Amino acid sequence: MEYPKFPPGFVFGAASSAYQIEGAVNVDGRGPSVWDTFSHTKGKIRNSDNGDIACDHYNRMAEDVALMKSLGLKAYRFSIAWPRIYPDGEGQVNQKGLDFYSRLTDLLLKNDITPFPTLFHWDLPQALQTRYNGFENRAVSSLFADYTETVVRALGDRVVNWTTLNEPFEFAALGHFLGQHAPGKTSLPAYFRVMHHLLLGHGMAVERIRAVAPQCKMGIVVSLTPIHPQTDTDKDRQAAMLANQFLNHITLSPIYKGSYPEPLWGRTRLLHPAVKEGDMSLISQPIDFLGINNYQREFATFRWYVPFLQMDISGSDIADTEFVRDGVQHTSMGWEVYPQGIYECLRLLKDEYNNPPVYITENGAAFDDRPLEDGTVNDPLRVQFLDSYIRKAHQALEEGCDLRGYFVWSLMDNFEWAAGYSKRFGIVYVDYATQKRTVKESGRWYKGLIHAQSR
Ligand code: GCO
Repeated sequence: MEYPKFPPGFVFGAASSAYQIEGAVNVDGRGPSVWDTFSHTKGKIRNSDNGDIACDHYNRMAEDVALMKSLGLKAYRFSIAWPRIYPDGEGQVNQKGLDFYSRLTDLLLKNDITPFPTLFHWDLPQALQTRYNGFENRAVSSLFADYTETVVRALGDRVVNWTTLNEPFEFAALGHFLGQHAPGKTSLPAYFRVMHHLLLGHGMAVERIRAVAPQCKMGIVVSLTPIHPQTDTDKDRQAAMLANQFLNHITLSPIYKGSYPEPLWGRTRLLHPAVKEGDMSLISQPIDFLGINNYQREFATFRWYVPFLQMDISGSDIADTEFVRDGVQHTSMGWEVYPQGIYECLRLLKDEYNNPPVYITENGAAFDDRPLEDGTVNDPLRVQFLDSYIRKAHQALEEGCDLRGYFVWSLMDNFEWAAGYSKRFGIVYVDYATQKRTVKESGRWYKGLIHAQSR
């Protein structure tokens, strides 16, 4: 089939994050992050994997930029590791850490690839977790702004587009309520404290950058997962409304409306941190664009016994491998392939949030890719996934959604958090024993899509 044609200037890129690909955790002054601690804690990560080596990107950066160039990428979304810049989280700056990202920036620009850095992709310096209890403490919000200012002063002459946080909801919920991610806490009040202080840190960082680097464009990356009622009953519809507030509007509403979503916020007020005078106006100051990460949809069911929320969310129980259920393809994460979901996310922003400029900063799928005898890696399920989601995004764009670009998750197979290296999301296969990169069929397909835009 013909590739869909996007408007001139639409950006196609690929995404990654520091802890998931860099390795070199004890090199050039980098300090430990909460993910170093968590991944070295017995029983937390599948197969006892950790990010010590990962894709060895820190040492192979030039090779990987050449790979991006060969794929025809127009932009590259990566994250900057706070513990490389401030090994102790604050105080003394590590110049070698800044130098790495400066070299990466120069190499990307030399290859006509626009850098799209995220400042926080979950690898909080362990020292801040130990000293302040991490983002449960408002003090870390302003330390995040200090770190942001240091990095933007160093790179802001060459990097225009910045995102402050990656998925504040996931870091807060998976790391502080469900205990599945670093730092591994299981406290609902801790979740609400971290949620608010992350958004506060975002606001403080944006305000700082507006002052020191007015030429820079600022955004934030949030996950958006449409939640549908499990059954078409009033109770499940009510559960879905609350679940959408809990997962999606908990970030969108403060950022764009300056208030947390009701009735969710009112129902949980006993669990909240102090929301001080000025916090919400800081969080909701104007940004230049929004990044959204969408993979699947989930389902909500009424559960009378769930405190405060009376609902349960299902749909993303991790699987051993991909499968088809009721005729619907699921990925090896157990996630339903639901292209309509990315359309629903984009329409939600247009219809309920005044159509802000948006990048799809993550979309992709994990399938159990295996090289053939001749070393090639065919991944038709991922090609189908990308084609179907990108066509749905194109439909939303044609209906007036202000979609500016698309970043596939991920450039290469990498450390998939609690699933370790057992899940492969890359359009490039990584043989972790040899660190050999092999472009998959989906990588060749994606290169064709990008090339078709210039025809
Ligand atoms: C996220 C993170 C990525 C994940 C990807 C697949 O969205 O959870 O940004 O780091 O690896 O989404 O789960």
